[in-house]
Amino acid sequence: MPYTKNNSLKEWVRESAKLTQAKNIHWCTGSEEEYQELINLMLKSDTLYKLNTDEYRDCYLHRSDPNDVARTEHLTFVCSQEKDQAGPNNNWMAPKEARMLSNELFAGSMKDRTLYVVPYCMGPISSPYSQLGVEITDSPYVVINMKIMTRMGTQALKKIDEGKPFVKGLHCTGDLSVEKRRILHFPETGEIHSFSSGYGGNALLGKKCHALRIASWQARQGGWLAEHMLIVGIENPQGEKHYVVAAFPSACGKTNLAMLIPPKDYKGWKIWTVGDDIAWMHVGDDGRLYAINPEAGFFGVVPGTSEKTNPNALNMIKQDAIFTNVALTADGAPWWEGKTSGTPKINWKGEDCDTATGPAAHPNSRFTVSSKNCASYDEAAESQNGVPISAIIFGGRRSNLVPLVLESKSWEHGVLLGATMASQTTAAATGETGILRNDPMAMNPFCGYHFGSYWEHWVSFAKRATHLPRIYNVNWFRTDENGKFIWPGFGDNLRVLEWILKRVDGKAQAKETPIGNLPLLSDLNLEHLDIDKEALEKLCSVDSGWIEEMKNVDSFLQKFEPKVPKELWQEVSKIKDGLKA
Ligand code: GTP
Ligand code: SPV
Ligand code: MN
Repeated sequence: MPYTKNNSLKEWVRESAKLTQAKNIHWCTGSEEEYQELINLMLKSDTLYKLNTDEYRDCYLHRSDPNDVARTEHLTFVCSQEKDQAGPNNNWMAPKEARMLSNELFAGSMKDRTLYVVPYCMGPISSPYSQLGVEITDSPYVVINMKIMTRMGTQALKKIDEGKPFVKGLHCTGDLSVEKRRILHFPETGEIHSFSSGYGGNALLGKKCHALRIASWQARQGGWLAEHMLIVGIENPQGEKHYVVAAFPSACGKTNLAMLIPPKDYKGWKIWTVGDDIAWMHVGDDGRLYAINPEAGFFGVVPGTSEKTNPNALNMIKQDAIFTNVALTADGAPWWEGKTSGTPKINWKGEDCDTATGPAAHPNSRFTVSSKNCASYDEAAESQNGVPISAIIFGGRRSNLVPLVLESKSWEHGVLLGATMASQTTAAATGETGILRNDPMAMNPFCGYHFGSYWEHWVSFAKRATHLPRIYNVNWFRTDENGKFIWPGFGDNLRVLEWILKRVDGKAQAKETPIGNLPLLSDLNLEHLDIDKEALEKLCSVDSGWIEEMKNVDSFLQKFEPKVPKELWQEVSKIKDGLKA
């Protein structure tokens, strides 16, 4: 046992080692040598493969168990004292029952295995908004991913030694069976127990478990926000820079928007990446919202990444990246659907592509890479206080109805836009894809408490902050009668961001409609864009389906009564009245 002054940590590691009967204990330092040792260990045990070194420097492939490739929401629980606090949006288990179950699952689970103690910091190490955690795990894959995704090791342990509070996450890969898989959260005590999965969102406990489920609970008590949002800076040719945050559900475009490359005709525009998945926001002394990215890396969707869609991402994953569940070409380069070069030879399961069925790369195959690898990474991401936010954007995958961009009329209306967003399901979670489901603020799988109270908390910012950002809703995913995306998306999304920022600066008009403010086509820069004018007009107008949609909104909000803030119902009434007229 190395020297740690924190008795709570010492005691918990001792107890966990005893429960799991781990053979060894390894305290992670986060050093490069340690990373390399773990890589070598995994190469030896065939749990990691080195990729083609001509094209990919120090990059590796990990193949997970085929039953363990995405988050498993039905096996994820919030174990608050009161069931009502978890709300209808979470699976709930009584903490006592959860602890008993956990003890059974973890008992003897690390026999003959090494227990790694992984101290980490979510957020810049010296930021007052950052939080500490320690993950105990038996998975070297988890350790190397935590090294990339968080500020991991000695510097975090030093803070914990100083007596700072930390979240305790206990993780064991177990036998990876779905039957034994549980992801349990104890929000009151800041604990996470995760068993029988090695997949990112289930196993890298700093990410969704800590930085969203536990943190959202704490944020409500502390008067801040923990959100499933990217953070991006947009600099125009005059050198004016605005930061925006955007919440899109899993696999709906956050990574892509966070590092987009401006279209060719946008000379002099620059994009600055702060974060691609999680934002923690606080009200600053000046009454504005400021955001930090608690993460230090990207755990991004691989399929669809290409020179055309996301060249920044393509470049950053050519060195020091870990790929999970992609395919391989004959010469050992990674391959995925949407990649424009090479041919797959071995699929994500390790089978020959000539005889195997299904996609070559898993649709939820991922890369793990340090933020520092990203050419558009913004130094401001390391600043203690975070970046000031000029606009909040919500968006989902909606093949119809929802316009390209919609501006809220007030903070409360904006909160309603977020609360009632819906999106088609993706491969980021197990279950059928393409099914439309409500996903408030893209937090459906991640809010650690009752959505009614969560919306109340959002509404309360009208009183907490004097200079709140405007709220927008976007939709890149409307399709035509042939199922083709109408909007080109990716880099061209900057055209929509430009309109949003013009509105923020009071430099563009808008059409007022019952559902919100829409852009005038004349205010959108559509130069060099090959898109049907009629289709575009449709994208920027109020669809007749909104009357029906408001009925869905009604019945969805009803599920969270009696906790739905009255402000949201008032906004619903205004929209309905407007549509009737
Ligand atoms: P998580 O990491 O799961 O939270 O996802 P994310 O929101 O970061 O999603 P990401 O940016 O990785 O995008 C997921 C998929 O959507 C990829 O296959 C992208 O190619 C695709 N995508 C992203 N942006 C756009 C867009 O503007 N238009 C279209 N049509 N597809 C997009
Ligand atoms: C998501 O599913 O929203 C992700 C990937 O960002 S994971 O971290 O695995 O949840
Ligand atoms: Mn995510």
